Amino acid sequence: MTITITAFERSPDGGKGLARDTRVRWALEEVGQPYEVRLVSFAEMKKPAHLALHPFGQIPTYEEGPLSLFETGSIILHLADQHESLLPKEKNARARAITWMFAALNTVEPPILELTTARIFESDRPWSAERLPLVKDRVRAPLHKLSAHLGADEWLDDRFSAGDLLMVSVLLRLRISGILDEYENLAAYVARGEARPAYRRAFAAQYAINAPSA
Ligand code: GTB
Repeated sequence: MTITITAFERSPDGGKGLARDTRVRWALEEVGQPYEVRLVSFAEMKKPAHLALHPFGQIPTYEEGPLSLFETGSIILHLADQHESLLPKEKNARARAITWMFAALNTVEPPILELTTARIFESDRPWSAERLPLVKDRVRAPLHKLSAHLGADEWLDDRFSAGDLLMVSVLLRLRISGILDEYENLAAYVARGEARPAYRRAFAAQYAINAPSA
């Protein structure tokens, strides 16, 4: 069955792969599933045809025959559920990998989103410079613990899983702030994720659409 996802007609990041369709593309590449992409403009995302797929008027969405999904975490869980390469079959290892998916999206990513908001949308406010260090420390708090947990290991559990896919995707958003490089093992972990052939294919596919010269 054909799988179709949606992505920005042109991502504001100019091809850095930070929009969430890259996470879905990466998962599809990891499991070797061909897919099609429907590009949508900001205006189209708020129109009824897209709202029928995504109640919040965002990307990415996922269509597979009669099934349509939104929320990146849910889309990746749906794919991983059918592919051992993203979720181990063994019950407890599977539950742990899913736990890391939630940890990436619910614990590590929220302060990173707050930092993005502070840097992009609040930089002109009189209190911005005073607040920014506090926001950065909130980003660091879970990273200290994550770094201690990972130690010198390659992945968060015994092998690469959808938990790593999401954790790497969340962490790489931090590169521009310099905070990722404060944690040598996390920076190396992100680099390992980005070196995977599936990630490289996903990145290249979105870059072809979003690169400044494209
Ligand atoms: N919880 C949802 C999920 O995980 O799928 C969040 C989806 C979401 O935030 N989608 C964003 C969107 O559609 C794109 S990914 N925004 C348009 C809108 O809300 O109107 C977030 C994003 C956007 C741009 C960059 N960037 O340019 O660097 C990075 C990340």
